[in-house]
Formats: sequence, C-alpha cells, structure tokens
Amino acid sequence: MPANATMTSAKPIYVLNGPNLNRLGRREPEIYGNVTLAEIEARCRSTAAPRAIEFRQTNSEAQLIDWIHEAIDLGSAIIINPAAYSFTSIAILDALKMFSGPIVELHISNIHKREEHYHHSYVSKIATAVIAGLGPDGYVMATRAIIEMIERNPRNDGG
Ligand code: CA2
Repeated sequence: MPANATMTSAKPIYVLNGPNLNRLGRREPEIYGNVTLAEIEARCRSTAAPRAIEFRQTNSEAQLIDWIHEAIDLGSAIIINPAAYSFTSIAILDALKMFSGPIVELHISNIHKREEHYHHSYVSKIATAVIAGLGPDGYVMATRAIIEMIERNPRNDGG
C-alpha cells in the first residue's frame, strides 16, 4: 500500500495453524527450524502492519473449521498450515471452498521431499498458492504475498 494511502479495511488476515505446530522450535529442528510459533507470529505481525493478523493454532480439526468459518465472515485472506490435516481432511477442504478471498497453503518443510503420506494435500486443490520448504521464513513470504493479492483485488479487503 502506498505510504499516503488510507486503509479502508478493518478485515484481518487469518493465519491458521494445525496440529503439533505449538511444539515448533523444540524438536526436529533439522526439519522445522528452531524458531517457535510465537516468534513466527511476531514476524507475521510486523510484516503485515498496519494490517491486523488473527494468528491461531489448534490441535483440533473442528476448531480449525470453526476458525475458517469465522474468516469467511470477517477475514480478508487466509494463510493456513493445516499440518497433518492437509492429507486427511475433506471437511477442511469443504470449509475453505466457501472462502472467496485468497488462500495460501503453507508448509515449513518441503512435503514433496518427505515420505509418501505427506505428498497429497487436499487443501492444495483449492489454495490460491502453496508455499513449502522455505522454513519458518515461509510465513513472512506468505504474508507479503497475500497482502499483494488483497491489494490487487480490493474487494477482498472489505474497503
Ligand atoms: O512442514 C510443515 O509445515 C508441515 O505442515 C508440518 C506438519 C506435517 O504433518 C506436514 O507434513 C508438514 C507436522 C507439524 C509437526 O510439528 C512439529 C513441531 C515440532 C516438532 C516436531 C513436529
């Protein structure tokens, strides 16, 4: 957004994180890095400012679906790391299908370099874009990319 522009939107960007990601930075640093989810959240917030971010993590599929519904009503865009639910959840796919704004699916690791069961994500079927393998920096890249998408199509912005 140009420095002299007024932001007409109060719609936040939802950054939703699935199961086990609350343990980031504590185990398997060779795969996921040693940054915690709280540090990733701080980076997303400073990247997005002055835009608001709703940054959340849950280990529950039902909770993720409820947050997607909330984003459908209140959000401008969704960045989602569904973690293991990427590969199992048609319910999350169905919820995301109802969202009309941009969706970035994000994985810290390159899921395609990993075991076979990490290769097929249902969410990729409807994601606007997929980021995988950039480590925790992927969240910052996703935040920048999704802001570009919102600004290219201001209807997403609620302004
Ligand atoms: O690379 C990613 O971001 C993943 O979405 C992470 C998921 C995995 O199921 C996906 O295939 C790829 C798993 C998250 C597990 O999180 C951990 C956090 C700390 C230590 C170990 C695992």
